[in-house]
Amino acid sequence: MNRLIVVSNRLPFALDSTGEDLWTVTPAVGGLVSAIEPVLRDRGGTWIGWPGIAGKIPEEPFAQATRNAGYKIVPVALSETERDEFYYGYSNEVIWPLFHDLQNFCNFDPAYWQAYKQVNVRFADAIARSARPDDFIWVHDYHLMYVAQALRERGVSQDLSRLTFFLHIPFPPYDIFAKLPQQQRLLRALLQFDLLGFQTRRDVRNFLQCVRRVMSDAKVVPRRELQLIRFEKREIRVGHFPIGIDFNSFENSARSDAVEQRAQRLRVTFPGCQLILGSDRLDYSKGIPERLRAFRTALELHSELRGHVVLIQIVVPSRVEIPKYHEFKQRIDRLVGDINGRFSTSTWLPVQYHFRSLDRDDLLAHYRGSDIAFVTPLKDGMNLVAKEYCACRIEQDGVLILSQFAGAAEQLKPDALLVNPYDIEQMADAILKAFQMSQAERSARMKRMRRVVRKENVFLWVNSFLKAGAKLGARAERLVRRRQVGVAP
Ligand code: GDG
Repeated sequence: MNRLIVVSNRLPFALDSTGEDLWTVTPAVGGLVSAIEPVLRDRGGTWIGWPGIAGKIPEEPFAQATRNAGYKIVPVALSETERDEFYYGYSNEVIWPLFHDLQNFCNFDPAYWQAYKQVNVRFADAIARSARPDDFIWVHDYHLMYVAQALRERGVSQDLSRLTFFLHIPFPPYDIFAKLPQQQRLLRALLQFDLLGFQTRRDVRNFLQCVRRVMSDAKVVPRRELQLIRFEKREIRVGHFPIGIDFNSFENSARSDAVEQRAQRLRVTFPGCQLILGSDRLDYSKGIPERLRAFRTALELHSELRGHVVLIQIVVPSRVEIPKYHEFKQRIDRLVGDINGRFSTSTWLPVQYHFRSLDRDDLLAHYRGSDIAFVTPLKDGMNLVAKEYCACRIEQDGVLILSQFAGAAEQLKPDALLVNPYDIEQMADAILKAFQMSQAERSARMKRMRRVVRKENVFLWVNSFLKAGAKLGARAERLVRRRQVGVAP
């Protein structure tokens, strides 16, 4: 088995300074880390990424944080300017909004692209120093789309085709992508990978459409499973690999006494009410204001809901350094104030709003204790909240209202109530429909969704991606061997 080199913008933990020479280490939680770490320990390998602090990386705290990982961890340092222009700038003020179809949120500052390339070259240097020719290199996400190009420019990995990439966010359709000043340079850079993985069929379709329209010298050859692109005498494979969650871990934790008690406490706090849950990072792509407006419309139009539903909206602080995010929070605050001001009574507050991150047990208690999950991103690569909600519904009930533009809709569409997050009235109707849905229907739908989420879990995701990459590697090895003995490929 080939060693695995995982490359992502963030390492699986964050270092933070709490004062002079005082450091905290916060491990990243989530399925991705728990699915990848065992593979790294088993095959041997390295995780390359940024530890989350600008400037010099403190040696001793870093050594301490990585000592017992069971695999090698290589940090990439970013200066403050690089963090601002590469991370906050190109990644989060250009690619993130554009790829979520929100072009009006983009700031196409030309300096950002230079910083993006420069930092991607730094990541490529770290890979070149760590990797051997037969390693499997797996680069993650939109911050690092230029890494393969930078590696090829250094002459690395020319022979063996295991330079792979997975995009966690959506890939936009051509009409949106065409707005990007660097459209051609970015596609050329992506085509330097050997395997490109996307979340959904929709993203693969959009990507191939962009390649066809922008890269006249690339040839797209449709295939049944992995699509094929021929470009500059190379073959690139493209496929969809919907990310999943660690289903058993969510289900088991949801069964625990601690979670059960907290869920119970949550329910008795709101007697006679169905609880509707929204939980998202503070991000304009998650559709939080639209959701609040839909809830307000539902209360206006359907008086039977008043006093009988509560919307619990958790907003996890994120990227607050970017001005747009700050303004966005104020918009949410105002909407919550408006709804509560208009509809609350002496015994009922319609929106319970938390601007903080809940701890894991508390989050799971909210999943367990809520009758309806209201997951309405304007666009989302996948959306794990929808899947986590299903995994925690151990009594096999609960209704999922889900945006048709979340990647998860491709897998859950027959049984979730699908909505267009821009259609406020349709979402308001979906709230009423969920509220009135019979127990039998809730249970039938939830059972089927749980089956999908259980089966298509994060371990299957890692395995299918690695398997697809390994096939390319095996083929490339055969080609190299044939070339060495002078047989025509
Ligand atoms: C990107 C893509 C894709 C939520 N509230 C709390 C909390 N959460 C956790 C959830 C979930 C995670 O945050 C959010 O994951 P999402 O998938 O919904 O969204 P992104 O962060 O935008 O992730 C996305 C994903 O990558 C994976 O490929 O699905 O489309 O945008 O895991 O559990 N966690 C804690 N407290 C909370 O209150 N601790």
